[in-house]
Amino acid sequence: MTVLDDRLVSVYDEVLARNPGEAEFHQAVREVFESLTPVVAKHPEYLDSAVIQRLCEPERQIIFRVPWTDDKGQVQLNRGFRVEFNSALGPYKGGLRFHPSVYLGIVKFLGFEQIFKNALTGLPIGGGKGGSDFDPKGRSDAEVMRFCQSFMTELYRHLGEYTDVPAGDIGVGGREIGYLFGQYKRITNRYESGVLTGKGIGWGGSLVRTEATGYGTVYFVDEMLKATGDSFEGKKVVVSGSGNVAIYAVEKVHQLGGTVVAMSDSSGYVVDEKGIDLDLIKDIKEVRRGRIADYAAERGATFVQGGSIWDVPCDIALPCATQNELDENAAVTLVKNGCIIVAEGANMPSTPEAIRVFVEASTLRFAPGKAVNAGGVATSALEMQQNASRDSWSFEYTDQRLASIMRDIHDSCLATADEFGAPGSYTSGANIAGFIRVANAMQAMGVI
Ligand code: NDP
Ligand code: 2IT
Repeated sequence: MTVLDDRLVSVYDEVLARNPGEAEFHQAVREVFESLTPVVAKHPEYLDSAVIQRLCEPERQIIFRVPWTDDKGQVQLNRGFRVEFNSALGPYKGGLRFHPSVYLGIVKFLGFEQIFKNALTGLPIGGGKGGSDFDPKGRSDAEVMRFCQSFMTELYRHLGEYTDVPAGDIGVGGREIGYLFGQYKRITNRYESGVLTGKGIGWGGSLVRTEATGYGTVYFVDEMLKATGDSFEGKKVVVSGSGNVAIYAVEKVHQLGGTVVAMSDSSGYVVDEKGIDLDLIKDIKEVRRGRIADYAAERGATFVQGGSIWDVPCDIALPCATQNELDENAAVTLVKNGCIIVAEGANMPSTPEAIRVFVEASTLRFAPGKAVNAGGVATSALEMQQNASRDSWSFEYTDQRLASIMRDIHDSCLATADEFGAPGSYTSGANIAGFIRVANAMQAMGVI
């Protein structure tokens, strides 16, 4: 592990002691702290005023019971979470995740990352995250609706367009946001469009929000390529996952002249050297809610059950599924196979050991999720702007805004990395630039 400044070590130890059993949260904090040594050397006041310690403590954490009735009439029970982490820059903003693995440590890691990601966008949004251990797989629309209604029946009292604005994440897409918004509207008797983002286009949603995380990821990589006079033209790309982020990353790679040769879900991966047929993937995943194995069967492509998608040779790797999906062995394989860029579409998909392999490899550049996938939440903030002005923008205009935000994030990562003695490190640049914006706002507001 990278050596931390002594005072940061004691703050980190305090975080471990105050938050036992939350491995993913510890990992996310450690990753940020590893970038902060040159910052506290220049600005010890961030430690003296305990702004770093305060940043690691959520402003508010809500945990609640979510009872609902399944199609057989049986009562089911889940746990709901919302961690309102930091509101120095704006209302809490961040997605909701519905997945059986969700517990407080996952929600806190995501909420913590969200603070810095949202700061990097330059838009007025604080950081938060929520979700439930509810598993939508195999559930009917009616069951998902009843679950969402019960979830919102508690959560609504904590939300508001100036307070806390959730959106989607794993297991939460347009269908769920619709049910959640409907219940919020019923309970509050307010048509408060800006309380959720990722809404449908006909009722307050923004064009480009569906595509934004995947497109933004690829815009970011395009900037990385341009920085060395390169482009996507002719590049072989592997994208893990086959959900919202993965699908629209593939779409943009293909538009820019690259070829995606493999995608995955939690059961395995497909390899299609001709290039992934995105219409078929969209039909299987967005319409039929099927499995990636169906793609292989219908297209005559190869399906590998289990296994590691990172064994597939590529020039560019985009992990777009989930946390810790890319480990040290996978990283070594990617480097050995000549991969030149790894950019995280998902949140914290690379393990710390994998990141060390990337940092040590002179032939590969690595960029972290909080910079690369910030296009999703940035476009959510654009949806909030449209809602606030009761306006809606064209696809082209919104897409241009997204592309220019991603360019700014890319450039500010590199400029900040230079300034703090870590030239070329997108990780240091992203962590430091995000941290400084939030920390300065907190300092200005007194002991909050
Ligand atoms: P989706 O639910 O649409 O898709 C998730 C994909 O990842 C599915 O293919 C799923 O496979 C796979 N996956 C999920 N969990 C696991 C697991 N434990 N092991 C293997 N595969 C898994 O989610 P999104 O595309 O929205 O999110 C993907 C990632 O991007 C997450 O890390 C999320 O936090 C991050 N992100 C999302 C944003 C957004 O706007 N949606 C914005 C920024 C980041 P299966 O169906 O088999 O579970
Ligand atoms: O991780 C993320 O940035 C998201 N899931 C999107 C959050 C948002 O509020 O759009």
